[in-house]
Amino acid sequence: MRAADYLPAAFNAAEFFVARNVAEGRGDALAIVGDAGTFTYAQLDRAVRGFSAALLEQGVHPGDRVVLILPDGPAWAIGFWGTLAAGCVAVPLNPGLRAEEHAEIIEDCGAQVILNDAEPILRDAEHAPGAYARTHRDGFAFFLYSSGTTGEPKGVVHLHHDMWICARTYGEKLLGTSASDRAFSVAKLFFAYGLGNGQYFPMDVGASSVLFAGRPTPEAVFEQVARYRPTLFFAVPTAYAQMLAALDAGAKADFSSVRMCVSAGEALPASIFNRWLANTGLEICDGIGSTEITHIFLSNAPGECVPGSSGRAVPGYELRIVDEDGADVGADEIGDLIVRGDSTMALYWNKHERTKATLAGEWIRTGDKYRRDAQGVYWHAGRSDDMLKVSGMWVSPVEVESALTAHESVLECAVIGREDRDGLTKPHAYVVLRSSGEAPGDLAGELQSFVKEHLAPHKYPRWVTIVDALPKTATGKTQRFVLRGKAPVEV
Ligand code: 3UK
Repeated sequence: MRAADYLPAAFNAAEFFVARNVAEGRGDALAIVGDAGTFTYAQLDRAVRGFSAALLEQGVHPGDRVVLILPDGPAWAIGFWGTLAAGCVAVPLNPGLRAEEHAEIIEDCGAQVILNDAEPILRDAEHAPGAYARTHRDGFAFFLYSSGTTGEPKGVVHLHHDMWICARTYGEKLLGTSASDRAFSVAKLFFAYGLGNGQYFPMDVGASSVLFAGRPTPEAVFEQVARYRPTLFFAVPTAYAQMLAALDAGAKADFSSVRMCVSAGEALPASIFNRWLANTGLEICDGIGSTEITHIFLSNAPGECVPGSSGRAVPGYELRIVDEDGADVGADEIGDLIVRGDSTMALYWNKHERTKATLAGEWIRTGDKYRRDAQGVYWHAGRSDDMLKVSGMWVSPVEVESALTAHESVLECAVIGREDRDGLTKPHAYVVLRSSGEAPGDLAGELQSFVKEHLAPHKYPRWVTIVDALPKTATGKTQRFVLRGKAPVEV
């Protein structure tokens, strides 16, 4: 489906997802609930228009980038929608990144404003309200930063119509959202996954969203679910695995309010699907989305889940699995997944060559290997690059290798993905030491701490194996695939 066939040229996503609810008589319905405050649609609309007027009054111009570094909560929503309402471009970042990582992205997007404090946003929200800027449906609305193959950030540029497409496809057809729904996303709003789950899917229909600022430990999640009783529950596979471990250890949870559980970010192992079903009576609908396509384009449907698979194409998206020549492969053959849908990014900001390598007309290369079985069900078969998904977040093996190589004891190393006991991928490092002979005491532990000091916590190698040499090609390239074939080592 194409936005140009349905939306007028003048289209502001903030006006659609916020103000329209008031115009259609849902002003008194709750938009946001949570520990940090409750907002009806009328209150949110007022705050968004106040914030956007304050922004413009401070000399910010339409098209300017506004970086958002905030925990989930009402101020996040006001900052994001207020930025779009002003005709500016929102750039939400993970507050957990290091200062240098924030600085790199702020520099790359050329931010004019940085919002990293909730208090002034809530104050600006009380400014005399402005009107929604007359943006184009194809105008820049928000950038989401995603990790590249060497760990460098890539700004994924999205347009005002993209969230509307996701709402008409995955939101309407798979989630079946309605005004009586309440969403709770364990994945935070700065992820493309969390942004849809916790903002534009509920707001598309005047439903409410539970916003939670804290660290989503199983206990905290169970408490939020008990307190706010969501109907739609979203998490990544690692979070489901952690919640199952907590339930096994005797924790109590009440998911009786939930009608649908969703997983995305990395493949959901069938074992987790089955254990969750046994514990809560609920299926988990696994679907694959990407920052580039905005949200989920291939998914299991409620009542029809095939555990371990990614399900079928979301209505509105076309999928092909192709060989190196671009020809469709047959049933059960593995090939590269390419997707056509109108929520696909316009470009990578400042990355013209990467853009051309990823987009081909209306089609985008996902970088994922897939096979489709005779029933038309899609099965994930790994990545075509060496990138890993750990806890739903990217890990570049190259980046972890560089961090390890900076340690004085390390001559060279290779990092691959290895499945843990839950069937979830975690980094495993093979390390060649500078001096041969006995490895000192707990060198593995020291190398793990060393990586943790330099990179985001989810990137450290859960296993470290010291080896005499790495497998190499004749031209000296490390053969990660040889290491992937080795038997797992428990350390
Ligand atoms: C992998 C999956 C198997 C796959 C995302 C839902 O994860 C999201 O976006 P990212 O840009 O990563 C995209 C890549 O992650 N992946 C995601 N989900 C699955 N692999 N099964 C899955 N269910 O390699 C994909 O190309 O971080 C997820 C909604 C919006 C998103 N941006």
